[in-house]
Formats: sequence, structure tokens, C-alpha cells
Amino acid sequence: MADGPNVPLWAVLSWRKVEPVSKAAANRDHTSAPVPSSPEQIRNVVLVGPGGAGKSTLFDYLIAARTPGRRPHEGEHERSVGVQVAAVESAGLTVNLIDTPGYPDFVGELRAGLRAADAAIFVISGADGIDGATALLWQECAAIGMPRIIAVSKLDMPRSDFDETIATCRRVFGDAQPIYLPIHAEDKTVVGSLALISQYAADGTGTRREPTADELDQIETYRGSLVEAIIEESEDDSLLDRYLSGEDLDPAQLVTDVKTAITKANFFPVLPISPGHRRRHGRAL
Ligand SMILES: Nc1nc2c(ncn2[C@@H]2O[C@H](COP(=O)(O)OP(=O)(O)O)[C@@H](O)[C@H]2O)c(=O)[nH]1
Ligand SMILES: [Mg+2]
Repeated sequence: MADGPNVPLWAVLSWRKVEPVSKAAANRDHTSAPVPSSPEQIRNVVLVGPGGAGKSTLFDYLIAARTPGRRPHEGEHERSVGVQVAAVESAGLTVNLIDTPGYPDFVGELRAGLRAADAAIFVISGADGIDGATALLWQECAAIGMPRIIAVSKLDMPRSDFDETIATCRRVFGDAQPIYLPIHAEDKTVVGSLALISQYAADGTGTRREPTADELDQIETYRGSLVEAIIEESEDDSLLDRYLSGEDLDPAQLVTDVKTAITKANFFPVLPISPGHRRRHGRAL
């Protein structure tokens, strides 16, 4: 495995706006990969999770968000039967995103294939549980020290529950630290996120505002254990003392440390993801 896999955080933030484009551009073959300059600049990131959790949806959106002129598929997905790969450029790296089918039959193959990846994004539905195959694949990643991110989908569904999903991830995977929380509208649509480290609320357009009192309470619920987990993995040994003595740590430093912590595969961030934009987008078209 290459040294620091440097999982880009953009990878799981679907609030990034996807620009509408012409149909011709949308139909262009998205698998035509950018040419990587050298093997050190390539990262293989595999999407793992139960069937129907939203892997292919996320895959589409990530590719669309990073590929000028490409729009995600609308509506239902055909159930993917094979592995899909597409390359995107990020921060001078070529990231090969690998979408995998969720069939139990495929687990053996996936276990072998996992070893070729630099990092994994576990896509977990906030409205359903975590299946045995996914738990097994998590263990497999743990055994080889693979960096992992957890993306929670389907938070717009009536029965979804983000807190419950975090609890389930902690129980099944052993550890999980949300770094953003979803903000819901009355109808449960996800309309934005609360940033736990920097303590702001963001809507889908990237506009930031101060969190409300209620949102600050939600932030408090998770921020303490998040900051402690980041500090534990930080290379700056003075952070813990400073934190314990009540110092407000610099959010920018913590964000840098999150990235380091992810690459060490001892820290597993959870990010809420949402196709909310697609809906608004669909209307705009
Ligand atoms: N409501 C809602 N539906 C979603 C979300 N993500 C995916 N879906 C739908 O869930 C179904 C399964 O998604 P898919 O990406 O094919 O799952 P996969 O089997 O993990 O690849 C599709 O109908 C998607 O449109 C989400 O965040 N919210
Ligand atoms: Mg799929």
C-alpha cells in the first residue's frame, strides 16, 4: 500500500453543488480517466456497504461533482452486477473510485480485491442496519490497516435516524466519529450540515451561519469525543495538555490532524451524505 492514502474529504460531501449541463455532455463517457502522472499519485478508493445502501448513487455523484460536464444519473439505478471504476482528479492525485455490487456472493472476491485499495468508504443507510457481510469487510480492512470513512445515506427517509446509526456503527465497527451532522427540514429532507470541528451551520450552497442554540446542543453531544479522538492521533503531543487545560484549539489545526488521523487508520470519520441537491436540481432543470 502506498504511504498516506490521503483520502480527500470532498469525497463524501455531496453538498457540493453539481452544475447542470447539456445532455450531450452528460452522456459523454465518464470512464475516460485522466492520465495519472505516476503511481505515487494514484489512490484506489473502494465503496463498500450493504446492497441498496447508496454506493452507486454516491459513486455517480462523486464522479459528477469532479467531472466538468457530467451530471449524475437521475432516478433508479439498475442494480450493478459488476465493479465500476472511474477516475477523478483531486489535489494533484488521481483517485480511482471503485463501486462494488452488494451481493453476498461477491464478498469473497471483494475481500481479495480490498487489498489493492488504499482506502475504503463504507456506505451505510441511516434507515437500515449494517449487514454481516459489511461487518466482515470492515474486519478485513482492520486486519490490513486500511483507512476507512463512513458515509451515512438515506437520512431523508422518514425512518432514518442519524444518532441511532452512529450508535450502530460504534457497536458493529468499534469506533466512529461524526465530523458533520445533518440538518433536516420539517419534511426530513437534508438541507445542510453542522460542522463539529469549526462549529458552524452550512446550507447546500456553501453559505455559513452561526448554529442556533438547539444546534449547539447537538454539536456538544459529539464534539468532545471527536476532539479527543483527533488529539489522540495527532503528532502534536502538546495538544492534549492544552485541550485539558481548557484551551480552545485551532479548528484549522484539528482539520489537518483529522486527515493525518484518517490515514493512520485509527480514526473513522462519519459523514452524512444527501441526494437533496439532486431533487432541487431536478426542479431547477
Ligand atoms: N431517499 C434516498 N434514497 C437514496 C439515497 N441514496 C440512494 N438512494 C436510493 O436507494 C436505492 C439504492 O441505491 P444504490 O446507489 O443503487 O445502492 P447500492 O446497492 O449501494 O449501489 C436507489 O433507488 C437510490 O436512488 C438517499 O440518500 N436517500
Ligand atoms: Mg450499486
